[in-house]
Amino acid sequence: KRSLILVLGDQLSLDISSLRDFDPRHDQIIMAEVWEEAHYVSHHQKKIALIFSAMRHFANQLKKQKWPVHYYQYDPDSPYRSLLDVLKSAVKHYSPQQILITHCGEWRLHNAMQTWSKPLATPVHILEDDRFICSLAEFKEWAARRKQLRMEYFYRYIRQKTGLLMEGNSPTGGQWNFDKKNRKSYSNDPPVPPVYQCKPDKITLGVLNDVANYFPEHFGQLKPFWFAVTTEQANAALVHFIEHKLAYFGDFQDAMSSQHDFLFHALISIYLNIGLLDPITTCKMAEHAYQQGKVPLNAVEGFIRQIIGWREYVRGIYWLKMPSYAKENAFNNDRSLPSFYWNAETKMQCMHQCLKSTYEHAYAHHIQRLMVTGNFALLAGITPTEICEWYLAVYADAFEWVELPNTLGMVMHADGGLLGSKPYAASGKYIAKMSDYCKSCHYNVKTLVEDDSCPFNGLYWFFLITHYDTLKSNPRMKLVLSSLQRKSKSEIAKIKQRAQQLLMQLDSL
Ligand code: FAD
Ligand code: DLZ
Ligand code: SF4
Repeated sequence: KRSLILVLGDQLSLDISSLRDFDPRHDQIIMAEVWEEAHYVSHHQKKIALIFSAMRHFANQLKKQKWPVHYYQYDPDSPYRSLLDVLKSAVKHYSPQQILITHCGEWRLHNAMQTWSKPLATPVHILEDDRFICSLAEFKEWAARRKQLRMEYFYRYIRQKTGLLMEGNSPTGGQWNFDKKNRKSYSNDPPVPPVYQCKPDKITLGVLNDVANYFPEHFGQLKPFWFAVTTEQANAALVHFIEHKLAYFGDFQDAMSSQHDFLFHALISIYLNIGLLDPITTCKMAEHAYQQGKVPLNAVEGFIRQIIGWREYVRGIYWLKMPSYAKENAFNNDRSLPSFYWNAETKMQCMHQCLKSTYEHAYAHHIQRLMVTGNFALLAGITPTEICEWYLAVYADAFEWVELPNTLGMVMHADGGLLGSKPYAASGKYIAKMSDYCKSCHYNVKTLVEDDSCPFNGLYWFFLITHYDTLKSNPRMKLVLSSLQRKSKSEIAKIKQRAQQLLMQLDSL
């Protein structure tokens, strides 16, 4: 059959299912930079640059091997505003017998695609995205067998399925999870190796020009731009991580430092998510470093767990629960997102540092997203849809299948505990323990109800007071709620007063 194949901006791999049976004698590839995909949220400028540049490089790679690609470069005045517009025109031109698309990463687009056969007068076939280790059907089956959908059990299942870090049926080292070892704070030893940076080539420079011209109002700082935009470059970035950082990844996984935006993190989610790196190959390379004695088990296990565990698990949850998942709001939050999320202008040093990194690099590492910007949104009772939209816009690795469960489920607990067994709510004490932020902060992390007390403290206790009835049935909350019960009536009254004061002036904290 003569096929027209639409390759999306996050499907940049020769192994993608839609290209598997490609026959250059009669099939045709379509790739398109379009207004609608570039505007459904105010994507960070670096995210748009990454995707456009990686798309242009991938199209060139296909053309080099003599595969026909019709590429639509971004033009703000183009009559083709959406991917459907592009396909309508392409169908007229090529008269295909069918359209093939690998399953996309967002419900918004997937839902639209279900209706495309009619306006295109051509059958549209959606193929499984088998870059993932666990298919959607397999996840559904796994979920149906379990009372609770905990990541840890899913992870063990995938370890067995892949054989990664396994000795027969047993986990290497006799334990599935070494997370308890991975909670060190960082105080400049060992030194953090510099982040791997790629030099922009001619194509990327062209893209940077386009983004500066066409998206000046979008969030974030465009330059310097040093992301990898090809498989070779992404692979080099991964090798650099494994050689220089993986050994310490576990130890400092939860640490934060005002001196180092990236610490010992891999910076590879951007490449995994758009198809430049493959998850299994990535994990095998890390496992190999362990087998050669170059990195300790707690590091490699932690790293592999994030990829075959969390990454696959959140995707499964997303497709299992959408579209209703996006609307969940278990705590009935209704407060607007403070303006400092968009400009980093806040006296809270921890928030400032994480938001600054987000603005500059379209990146913040996991603990910054979870325990600082996320924790604040949870404690301040921000409307889940608003904070979810923010996370989808500001990170270069953000696609809804991975962003939404992390934000709505893990951070906001808005799904009532489907994804996380308890809210990750924490006071300033946690941030003080895991970072150096508090040392140079306007606020005092040691006090609770003074005018200059750390806002996380007042909001944390107020969160527990407000949601006491919902949280009290959760056995994992027992310990913290018992310390709340030990507080006197007058202490509680003061906390409430302090929290109300903070909530009234969120924007100016
Ligand atoms: P590392 O810390 O080096 O980890 C290695 C890899 O593990 C990552 O590249 C990533 O592929 C995977 N990984 C780690 N944690 C998670 C997780 N919780 N869920 C899925 N994969 C994980 N990740 C995204 O890829 N896109 C998002 O839009 C996204 N949004 C998030 C929003 C919130 C509120 C939170 C708390 C986390 C979010 N994450 C998201 C997960 C995680 O923060 C990023 O994957 C990670 O920070 C990427 O940086 P890294 O490559 O240096 O990761
Ligand atoms: C994120 C993004 C952006 C900014 N632009 C495009 C684009 O112009 N063309 C395209 O095919 N894909 C783009 N993407 C990625 C898509 O939004 C992504 O494929 C869907 O959200 C599904 O995951
Ligand atoms: Fe953040 Fe509070 Fe520490 Fe300031 S004192 S850096 S607001 S945790």
